[in-house]
Amino acid sequence: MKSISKIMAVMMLLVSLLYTAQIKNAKTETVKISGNCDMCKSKIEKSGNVKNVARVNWDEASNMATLTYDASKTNQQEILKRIANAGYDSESFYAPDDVYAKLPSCCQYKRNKTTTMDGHGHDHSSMTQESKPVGSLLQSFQNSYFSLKNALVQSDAKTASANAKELTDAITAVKMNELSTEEHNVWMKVIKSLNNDASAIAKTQDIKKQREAFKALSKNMYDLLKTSKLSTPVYYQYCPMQDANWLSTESTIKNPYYGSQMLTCGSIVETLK
Ligand SMILES: [Cu+2]
Repeated sequence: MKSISKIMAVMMLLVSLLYTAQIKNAKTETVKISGNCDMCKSKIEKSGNVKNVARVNWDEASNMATLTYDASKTNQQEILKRIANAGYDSESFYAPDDVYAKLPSCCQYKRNKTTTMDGHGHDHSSMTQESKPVGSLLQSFQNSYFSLKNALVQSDAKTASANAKELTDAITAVKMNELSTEEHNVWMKVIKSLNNDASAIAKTQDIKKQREAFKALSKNMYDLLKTSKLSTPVYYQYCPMQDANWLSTESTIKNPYYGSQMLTCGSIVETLK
């Protein structure tokens, strides 16, 4: 076993040597490129890389990129220009506004550039960004969850489906760059399954299926709200019969897993504030 891992290590070394060996007259520089996540990383690197000529390695935590390129064939400016055209600002080039606007919401990093918002859509983020209290970004997202929970308490599958649809819309509307680092980390972890569960609830009018999907959804919602500063307390409640939790803005137990049959079954396990 030991020799195998040695061979592996040697092979890895060879591969990495080959990689840099392919770039002749190699020059290495470090530059700052704005971005948020894994998706950003792959787009930054893909747009910057040119086989045997330029290689980009971007670090998510520091936003620093290592550029290795053949100085006889290209330069830093050319690489950064390609990256800007893919939507990512650097100190030398700003991404075109329309390209930036088309990035997925999770990739819309906070720009240093002062953007001119001349559209008159529903985007008032540029006006309120600074004054908004922490936590309110997720407000409509939270509200959709609580509406959904209330619909399940009422055993109203039709409303639950509509509310779950609102929740998926609210997920899309959340601007990742306005979340705190901690919120963003949890968000990236839970958002895919949270979105899947919400979509599943939206798609069906079968209350049993809706309640089943609501279990995991509530757990993810809890993970998310735990990291947020909340304007009003949120109660994390538990149903022993279903071994499942849910969140509520009221301390009174109204069980979403049974509706009227076992409405008051359950207890508060944690109060988030
Ligand atoms: Cu992203």
